[in-house]
Amino acid sequence: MSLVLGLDSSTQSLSAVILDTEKGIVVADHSVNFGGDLPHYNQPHGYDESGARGEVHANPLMWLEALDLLLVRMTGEGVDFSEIDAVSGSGQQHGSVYLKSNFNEVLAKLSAKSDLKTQLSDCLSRSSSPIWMDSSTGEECGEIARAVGGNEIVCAKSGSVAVERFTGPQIRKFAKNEPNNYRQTGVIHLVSSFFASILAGKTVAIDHGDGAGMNLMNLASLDWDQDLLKATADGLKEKLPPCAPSSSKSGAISPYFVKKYGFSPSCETIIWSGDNPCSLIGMGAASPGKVVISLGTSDTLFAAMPEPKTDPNGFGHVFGNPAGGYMSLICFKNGSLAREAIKKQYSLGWEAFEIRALSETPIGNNGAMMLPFYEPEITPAIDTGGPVFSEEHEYLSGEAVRAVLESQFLNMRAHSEWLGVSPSRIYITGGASENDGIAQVIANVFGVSIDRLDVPGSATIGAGMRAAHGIGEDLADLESKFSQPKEGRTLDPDPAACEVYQSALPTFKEFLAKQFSS
Ligand code: XUL
Repeated sequence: MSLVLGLDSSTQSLSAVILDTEKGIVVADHSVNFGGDLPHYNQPHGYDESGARGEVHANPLMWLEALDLLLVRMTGEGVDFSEIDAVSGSGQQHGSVYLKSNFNEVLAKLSAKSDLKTQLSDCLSRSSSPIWMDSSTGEECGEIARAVGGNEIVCAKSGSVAVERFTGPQIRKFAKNEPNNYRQTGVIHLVSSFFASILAGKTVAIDHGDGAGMNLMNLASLDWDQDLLKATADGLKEKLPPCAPSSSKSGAISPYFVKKYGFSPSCETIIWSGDNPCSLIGMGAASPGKVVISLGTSDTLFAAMPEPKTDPNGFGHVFGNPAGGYMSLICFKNGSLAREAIKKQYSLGWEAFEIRALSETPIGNNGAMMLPFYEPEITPAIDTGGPVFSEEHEYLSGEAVRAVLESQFLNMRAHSEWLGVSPSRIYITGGASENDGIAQVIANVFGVSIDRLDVPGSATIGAGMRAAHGIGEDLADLESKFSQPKEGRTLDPDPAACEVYQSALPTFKEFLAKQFSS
């Protein structure tokens, strides 16, 4: 039994939890917000979207500064890192970091007298990192698909059709547009493997969970796919770390962290995974049977899968399950982006947004719906931003709140039917999941009971559980301690409301199809 550190580098923040796996408790919970704590990067939400044609990038130096700041803060609040037995982490998926071939050498010599950002800034061969919100690689997706014989083949090999935010198309765009910088690149990391390498003091592997979000890994062999590599960019194989199972150890923590923050020289590092695969672990959903909805900057729906099954419409994905096997993942980009847009437009507080507005309006909203895609959407793939309302009159605030929530979850239900699973309950996580109004809409739209877990941030907890699993602890035991539903917080569906949504579903699909085809 041990003390483990779980980190999560998400879109907007870097968070940490320390788990005491013997007592089954979270003993520390800290966070650095990129926009609020590091305003000098001028990326208030953790990214810069001023780029052309859907480019969304973040500054990797901001992530490094956040790591030092988080550890300084935790030390200041009395955390004793010498007791930590193992560390692992979770990263926003698909984002990539481009490093020169001196990266390993610099990592091996990091001085505790300076900081990460200062010492590693010269290693970047690209000053910014495209992240998952980037939708600028439509052309490259087409080129990759054509080169391997069509999107059906890309999907059969990698678990997803060629997707704009995925790392392969992003790498292709970089290699085409900045050939000199691409040539200078010695290694390309995901956000997850970049942080894992910093902690280990050397380049470490990309895990099967996050690696599957690149359009480069072959799901059957769990290794880089020769055809996809070739279709993506010249000499790519040499620039990628190896693929490895998510529970792989990557050696003792780098001396930088021992000297600077007092970690034990025997603290083990375990390779990182993506935030959704880590959340699967944190929610106790590593074995098939549980369906999870995570309400964050993006909303996601995911579940462990016994066998890989791909989405015939091309929107959903198959990733590696960090516990072995596979998981499905469907990402809805306009999650809190859309909820926040309505909240801002009608100047509502969260309470008014979530509870009052719902109690003021009838279930089904008298048929008033919306396509709540403020930014280009991922599921379904719509490349222009801007909401569309089904009714011509201007929506009052309550009507708009109900329209955004009901439409988001009808859209989620419509686009998860291909999974062919009928769960008896759905587990929800993420900031908005705490709200009973929103949770009740989900219960009614899906017609199943909703549970919430008794843990903060399922990706961060999942990262901590993966650290413990990596040093030999039993996953089922960890789940029984950290992934239990919060008592008294189950919400059951209301049969009358379920009927309303059952008949609203085809109407929503028609509304969407009409907009889509016009
Ligand atoms: C998943 C995806 C997002 C990011 C957000 O495919 O793009 O959920 O992982 O962190």
